[in-house]
Amino acid sequence: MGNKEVFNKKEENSGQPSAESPYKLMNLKLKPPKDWAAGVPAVVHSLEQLVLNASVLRGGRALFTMNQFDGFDCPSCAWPDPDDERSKLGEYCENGAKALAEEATSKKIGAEFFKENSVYDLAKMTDFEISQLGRIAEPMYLPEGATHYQPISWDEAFAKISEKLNALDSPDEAIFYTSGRTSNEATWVYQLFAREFGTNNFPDCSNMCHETSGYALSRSIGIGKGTVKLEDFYDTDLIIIIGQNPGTNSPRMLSALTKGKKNGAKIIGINPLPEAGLKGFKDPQNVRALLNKPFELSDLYLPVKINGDMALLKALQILVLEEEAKNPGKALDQDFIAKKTAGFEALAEELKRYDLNFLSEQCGISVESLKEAAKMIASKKRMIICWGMGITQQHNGVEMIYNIVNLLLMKGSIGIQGGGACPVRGHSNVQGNRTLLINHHPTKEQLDRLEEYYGFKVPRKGGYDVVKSLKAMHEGKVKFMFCMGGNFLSAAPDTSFTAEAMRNLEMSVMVSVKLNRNHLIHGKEALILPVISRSEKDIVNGEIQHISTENSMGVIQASKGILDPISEHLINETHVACRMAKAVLGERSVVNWDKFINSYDAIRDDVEQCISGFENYNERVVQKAGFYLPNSARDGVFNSEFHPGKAAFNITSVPDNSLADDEYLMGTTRTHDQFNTVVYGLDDRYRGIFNERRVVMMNEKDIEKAGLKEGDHVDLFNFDDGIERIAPLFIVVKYPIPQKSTMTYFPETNVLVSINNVVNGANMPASKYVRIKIRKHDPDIFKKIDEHIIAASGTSLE
Ligand SMILES: Nc1nc2c(c(=O)[nH]1)N[C@H]1C(S)=C(S)[C@@H](COP(=O)(O)OP(=O)(O)OC[C@H]3O[C@@H](n4cnc5c(=O)[nH]c(N)nc54)[C@H](O)[C@@H]3O)O[C@H]1N2
Ligand SMILES: Nc1nc2c(c(=O)[nH]1)N[C@H]1C(S)=C(S)[C@@H](COP(=O)(O)OP(=O)(O)OC[C@H]3O[C@@H](n4cnc5c(=O)[nH]c(N)nc54)[C@H](O)[C@@H]3O)O[C@H]1N2
Ligand code: SF4
Ligand SMILES: [Mo]
Repeated sequence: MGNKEVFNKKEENSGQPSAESPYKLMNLKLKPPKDWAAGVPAVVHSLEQLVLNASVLRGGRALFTMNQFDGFDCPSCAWPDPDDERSKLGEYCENGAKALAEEATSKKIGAEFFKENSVYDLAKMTDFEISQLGRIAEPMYLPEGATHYQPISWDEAFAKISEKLNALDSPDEAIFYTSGRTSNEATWVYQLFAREFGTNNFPDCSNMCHETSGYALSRSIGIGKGTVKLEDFYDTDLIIIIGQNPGTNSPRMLSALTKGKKNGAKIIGINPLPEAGLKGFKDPQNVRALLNKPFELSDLYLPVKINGDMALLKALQILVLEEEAKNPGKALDQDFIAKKTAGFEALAEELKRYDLNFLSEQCGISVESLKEAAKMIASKKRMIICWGMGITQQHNGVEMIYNIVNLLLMKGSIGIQGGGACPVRGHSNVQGNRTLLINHHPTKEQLDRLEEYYGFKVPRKGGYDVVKSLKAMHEGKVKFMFCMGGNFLSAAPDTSFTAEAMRNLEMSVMVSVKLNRNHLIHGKEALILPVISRSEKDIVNGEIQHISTENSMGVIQASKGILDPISEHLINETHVACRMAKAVLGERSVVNWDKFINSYDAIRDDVEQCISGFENYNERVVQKAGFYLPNSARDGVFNSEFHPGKAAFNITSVPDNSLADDEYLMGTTRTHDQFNTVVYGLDDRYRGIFNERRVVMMNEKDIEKAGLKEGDHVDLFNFDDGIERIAPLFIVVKYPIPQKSTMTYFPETNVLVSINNVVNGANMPASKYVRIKIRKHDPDIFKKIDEHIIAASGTSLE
């Protein structure tokens, strides 16, 4: 495949830094996809990462306290830790170790580095290269029109923020983004400040992640969260994993699956890709298991077409109803349906409209396999259904989750031990952020409580989510953006549109630990505010503080860093929010910010007063394994939108997924070597794709039909809303994926996701439902991209 390097010239022509990782091909190597995950290579890789990235002492010492009772919470995913025992060998996985290595690195960049490297030059680096630079060591400021970031003191930085915010015509011209790593304590003061300032503009990473789940679950069962506990996996009859890749994205889930399976559970995997983590597992914490054959996980794997899940879920419901007709009282929980639900008869009637063969064709799964799955469901009582981005990032994701809930309700599987709904959350504290009011549409009761407790007038108007923020930024309605973590530019869809939106801002402020592309695509003025990370000591008045987070199953746990901060200039996120509040609101504020600066206990006391479920927060958070938040559905109490006191069955329709001959559906997924937009490495080991990210996975027959062959260079296009979007220079990889379905990696293909391609109801980008065309690579394509960019930015070629 050669070592071809193609840099686009658009920066030189338009004078703007590149909003995308440069179009540079590496040296692709392919191996057959793996059929098991997390064995010896996993352990070797975690150690390799720590040695390469951090001094062994700094990272290695930390690794052993990660996820321990007295240690810090893994900064990577939101999978829960066991309640009872924690292994002294370490309670982490390969990807947890990589996440730690990423933030515990001993490399750092500061004033000197930014003096030597202009923003424009930094943007010529790939996302992978940017990730390797190390931690940001001091606050940096980019004045309007400047080419280089320069150091700034914290006080001056807050003064600049204050000047901009106080000059806005309305508080709603500012937005406050959150990525899901921020602690509960920092979250509370952050949202409190923005609300006292006067806005509910809280776009956050859940608007690209599990908003769909929250939306669908709150309307169908009355709580926008999952209903299972970790122990439920250990003693259940059936686990269905749909649109989620546990081997890479929540690796310790494999231990829970293994334990469940050893206790008799069956597993069904539903995914266009035969993910290694759905098939087999070798426990990296168990030396004997490592040497043995992998433990087989899935009893049945259904290679669904992209977005075929709706047809598949409907077919399963029909077949379960048929089983019930054959053996009354065996497949359904009639008692539960009668007492706890509404809408069952209407659903059963509606399902009669569908022909099984039609559904089978729509989802790409044979009637025989559908029957096999339905038999497993019909004969089991306790069922857990897990899902991830393969479902939530579909235009009809809300409706798909309604169908997941339909299945669970038919079986009476919610609110019982060993059964329930399990949206597997992403960022380590994204769920905590939402619980503590990072929410653009809080309820009236939540706002009333804030107002009553603090005594300032809270804004009542609903705020912007991610997609609405982008549109408002584009239209000039938003002038100031503050990001508590994350990489909004690269995480958001429609990269060119998003970049234009960013550039429209008067000021962008990024609270970060490492450099990312969003620091390079910025508002007229920009600030980078570097903070201490989860694994570092958060010292207030000479004492190391603990913070707290909420995991995917609603457990609130304390977390205490153990490493020395990488630089003396760093402060913590809680102080960033409080000091910003003091600078911006000054005498206007009725909140005692100094009290919060001096005591996290004081913050937790306030949370306890304002949010239910946090009674005795300070005492309970330091208990071994923390405490569970109440969960009505888990307790069998339901409250759906239109049927108070009941859970609701919902009726939905099967979408028309017909495609032209040269059209395909594309999903955008993660490799094994990245955390969202942070690229740790260039391999996707389990899928057998090495040293390259610009690949498009295609079915062998599609490759042939399109007159292509494996290894060909192609360009990818999307034409939604009559706009030509181009992702140039990808390599065709033959992959076991259903025909007409294709898969690429995010964020490289975010440029193809139209800002208008959203999940109905939840308004999230539908990043796993993108209509694309694939054409042989045209070397002149870069000229065309330049023209698009120049037209959009209004810069001339001269
Ligand atoms: N190491 C690591 N861990 C992470 C992250 C990371 O980037 N790296 N990110 C974190 C975050 S924020 C999140 S939200 C989670 C994300 O974790 P996941 O939800 O697992 O996210 P993805 O990898 O985007 O995609 C999940 C799966 O959806 C499948 N899929 C695509 N289209 C369809 C479809 O139409 N139907 C079905 N049934 N499946 C489909 C893909 O093949 C893939 O296996 O992971 C978290 N954990
Ligand atoms: N096409 C496509 N797009 C997607 C997705 C997809 O599957 N496909 N997935 C979506 C999903 S699920 C999500 S959650 C979003 C992710 O969106 P984001 O949360 O915005 O992105 P991340 O890449 O997780 O953010 C990485 C940055 O966070 C900063 N950071 C890391 N740790 C800390 C910390 O402790 N404090 C602070 N202040 N900063 C820190 C670092 O500077 C790092 O560069 O992307 C979404 N975008
Ligand atoms: S499963 Fe998730 S939270 Fe647990 S160690 Fe691995 S990456 Fe960290
Ligand atoms: Mo996410």
